Amino acid sequence: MELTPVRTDITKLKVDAVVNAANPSLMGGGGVDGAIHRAGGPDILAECGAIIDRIGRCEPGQAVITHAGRLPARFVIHTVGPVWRGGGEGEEHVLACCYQASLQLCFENGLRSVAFPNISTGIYGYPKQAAAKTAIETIKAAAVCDQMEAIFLCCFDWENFQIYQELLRVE
Ligand code: AR6
Repeated sequence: MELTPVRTDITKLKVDAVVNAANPSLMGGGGVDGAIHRAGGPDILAECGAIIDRIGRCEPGQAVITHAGRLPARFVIHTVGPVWRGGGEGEEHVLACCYQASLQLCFENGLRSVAFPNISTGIYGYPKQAAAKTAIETIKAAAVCDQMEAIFLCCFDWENFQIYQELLRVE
């Protein structure tokens, strides 16, 4: 399995699944969530609505999967990251759960390539360095990665891209 940081817009990536940093309503929002729904079109939101009708809300650390509408990817995995509240409220555990739950859905659906955004490091305010460390450690420790061909760490901003490059270089 290759773990590769890329600096791009996640909506452009032709992978089996892109991960969305959503909120518990799954009804869209700003940041990467807004970009995915804008580029992917209304079918994604309709599927999210059907899921919410079934489960009520998507809790932080959980993940669900929909088709990807007009995106080049085949599926979108929607996960809800933790809101950063200083680090003492289980944020690291919840963030790790986002990566684990998303990879589990890849495994269950036989997907072989996935791109993650830097979950929680935008509107939810998680410190970028700490989030990157948790992301890398969690992905590397996940047994389900064995079936994956490629995992992309999709960075929108240069700061995150540099952090990931640095962390992966020293490991
Ligand atoms: N491609 C890749 N990464 C992106 C893109 C993009 N097109 N756009 C932004 N990012 P954020 P969060 C990066 O705020 O912190 C929404 O309103 C961004 O630079 O999207 O988990 C949801 O509905 C940052 O590094 O997600 C929730 O309410 C990373 O994606 C809330 O925001 C995550 O930033 C979730 O906040």
